Amino acid sequence: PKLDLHSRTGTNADTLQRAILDNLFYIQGRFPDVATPHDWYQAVAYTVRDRQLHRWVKTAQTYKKQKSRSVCYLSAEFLIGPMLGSNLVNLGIEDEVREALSALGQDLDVLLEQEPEPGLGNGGLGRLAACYMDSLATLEIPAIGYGIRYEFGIFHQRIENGWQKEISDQWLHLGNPWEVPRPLLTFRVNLGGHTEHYTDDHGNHRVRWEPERVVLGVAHDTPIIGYGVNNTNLLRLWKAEAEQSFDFEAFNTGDYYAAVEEKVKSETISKVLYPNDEAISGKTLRLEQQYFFVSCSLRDMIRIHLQQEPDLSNFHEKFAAQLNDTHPAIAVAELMRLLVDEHHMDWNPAWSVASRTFSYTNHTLLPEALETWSLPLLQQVLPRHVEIIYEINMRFMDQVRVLTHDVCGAVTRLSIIEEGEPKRVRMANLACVGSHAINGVAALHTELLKKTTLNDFHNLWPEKFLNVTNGVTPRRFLLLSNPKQSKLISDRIGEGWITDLEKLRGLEAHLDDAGFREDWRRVKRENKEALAKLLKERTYVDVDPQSLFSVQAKRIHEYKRQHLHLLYVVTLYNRIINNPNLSMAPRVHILGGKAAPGYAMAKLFIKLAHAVGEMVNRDQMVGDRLKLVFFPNFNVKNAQRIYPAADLSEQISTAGFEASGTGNMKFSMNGALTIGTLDGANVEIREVVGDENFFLFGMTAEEVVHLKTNGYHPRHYYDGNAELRAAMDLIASGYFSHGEADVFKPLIDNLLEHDPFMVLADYEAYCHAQSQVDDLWAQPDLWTRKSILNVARIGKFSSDRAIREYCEKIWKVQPTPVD
Ligand code: 26W
Repeated sequence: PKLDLHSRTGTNADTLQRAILDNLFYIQGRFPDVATPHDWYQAVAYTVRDRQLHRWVKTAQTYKKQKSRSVCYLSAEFLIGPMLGSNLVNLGIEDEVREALSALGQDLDVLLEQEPEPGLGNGGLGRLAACYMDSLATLEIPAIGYGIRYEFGIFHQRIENGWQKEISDQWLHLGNPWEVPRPLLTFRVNLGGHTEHYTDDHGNHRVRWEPERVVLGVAHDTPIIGYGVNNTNLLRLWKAEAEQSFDFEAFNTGDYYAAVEEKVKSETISKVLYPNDEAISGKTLRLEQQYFFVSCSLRDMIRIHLQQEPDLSNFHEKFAAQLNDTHPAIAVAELMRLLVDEHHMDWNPAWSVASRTFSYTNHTLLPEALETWSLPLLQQVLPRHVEIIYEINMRFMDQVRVLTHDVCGAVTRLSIIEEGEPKRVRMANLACVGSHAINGVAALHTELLKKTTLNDFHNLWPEKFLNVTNGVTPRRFLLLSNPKQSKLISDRIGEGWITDLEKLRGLEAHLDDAGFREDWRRVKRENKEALAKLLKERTYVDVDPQSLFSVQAKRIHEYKRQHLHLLYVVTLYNRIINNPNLSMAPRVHILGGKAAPGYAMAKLFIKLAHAVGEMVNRDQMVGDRLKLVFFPNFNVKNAQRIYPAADLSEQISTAGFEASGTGNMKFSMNGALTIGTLDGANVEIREVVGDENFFLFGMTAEEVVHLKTNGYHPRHYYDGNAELRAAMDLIASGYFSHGEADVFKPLIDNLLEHDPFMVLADYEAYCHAQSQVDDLWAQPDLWTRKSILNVARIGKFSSDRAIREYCEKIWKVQPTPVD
């Protein structure tokens, strides 16, 4: 093949082919005759990485030379998903690589399947961080994502006899070509012990922290390349290691086990992601994880800063640090410790720097998800931080007493310390006090934050509050995952939409073009065929791609109301049983999502979904009119194959409980219509796509509160609606559980007695909205128009728009393009 001069970095097909072969041989020690698909995948990954590194070095040089202000996104989770596909798309070399591979007898799609998923997050919050990294790079904003390099990410979900079984995730098992370990870039992190106060030679009061143990944080860098630009940012994840991997003293005295014990203990800190997306209380390890990555990250920022500047007085001018929920909120105390104890700044200037550095994003109103740490636990792990938090709180309380005159006990509610036995530290309060900006993730969510959860803070500092509605990256969730729809769009309106999603509005001009609508339907149809094939492989269920595909895929949670969805499926089943000749819109209902391993109700729901599916899917009487499929192991990789095939997106959470939702945006972007409540970002999605293109149902957030305060009696709805009663009775009868009526009793009892998320109250309205869905489905051309309109008007929900808002309103940072 003909070679260009830059065979390490060139991007024509010939050069790529040569580079892939080189990497296969020199990195893997393999040759084509014996290489497995995974070997080929890695060879391609290294080939792509070479091309990224080139840009990465250039980016670092540019940022340094221009002394750019940087964003640091602090997050315990980055659910980045597989990297090969998105890197190819962002580098714009997918076609060339495909060509190079086919010359080598390899199929890129097969190799893409080889990549294990870096599942370093639970769900929405972690995926949002990953979308934001993509947009930051694409918008040429200098940024570092800081987090934890979990050895085991979110568990794999296996289904056994209908029950969820958690399998540990071994994503690093075969090596990770995307990361660059930096063994020399390490920080020693103190844990435990006590503090000593003393006076130094100049008469200054100083504090020394004598830790009980020390762990090393080792940087592992993953380059994040922007789309169509050279900017390549950094995702820097910390791995915990022992300071000394071997205790020679113990070894010499003959205790071999003790000699490696310290290593094992240190490494547990970055061993595993906590698979909960609600409260994690009382877990020392979780607190250690949070402090570990925050301390390494802040000290890394200080290191970078001091390469350029004489001191830390202007630190906040060089860095904007975003706290992704309260998980990194200990950063407020840690930065104070670093500035005051280690860099000998006075308290007041240090506080001014710290509070101008941080801003805080809240992702949840659920009271049980608001983190607090018991004071004794905090004292045990971070003795110095307890002192600092008390100092911060004392000064804050003095200020508060003057400002609020303690109206209605506001002072106790604002305090960072919660009274009680034991006392607890409220991380949201620490984050609010230490930040100059506080934001919610959708308009409704921010309003509710101001009115409820953070009301006292809003009264105190209204100017700190703002909304930034979430967004998702159209590169991964449209261009990469739905190539057919993307091509259809680009053929009509060009490729500008990829970086300026509002341009999708150009599609409205093609609405009356019957050929275009025909193509649109064909693409959706082909995507559904592909999903049907996958469903068959994974679940052995046959579905007809002509049916309406209605999908709910997200973590399993009572507030998300997957059980409302299921009650509707059982209702349809009852209708068919009662009327075997019923003519109805054939439907395939698809559910997917992981349940937290300790969340019994969520796990029981998964079992119920399988039980119902099993009966419905094999019932001859039902035929192709109704199917229920549970798609196992919902993750980023699977999500990318599900969104393009959905006709209907189920966004049915109880109003006031879903902070934003981001799946709702991804479905809509892929041409699904939404059936949903006025919750989270649904409100804004409906606003932009138009009321007539959205199936709305259910109580408003206000009505939910009103009903709750006036006494909610779920049984009243059960008694009042025959179809609801029939559906619940059928489940309670043991019909789906081989006659064992008890299995699903907790679920049904909970609904009848408590129903905390008002499933029964919204059931009737939901069924009614589903009938409207059926009516529209009977008019395929009208459905297609609405599908096109959803896509044409969804531009607002690009993460590029969200990141621009953060840059303008919170971070005050500008692009630094790289040549
Ligand atoms: C302490 C354990 C824990 C872990 C994760 C508590 C809470 C979380 C997250 C807040 C859960 C989460 O992912 N929240 C989701 O964040 C998305 C991004 O903003 C929103 O779109 C979702 O509505 C919100 O549920």
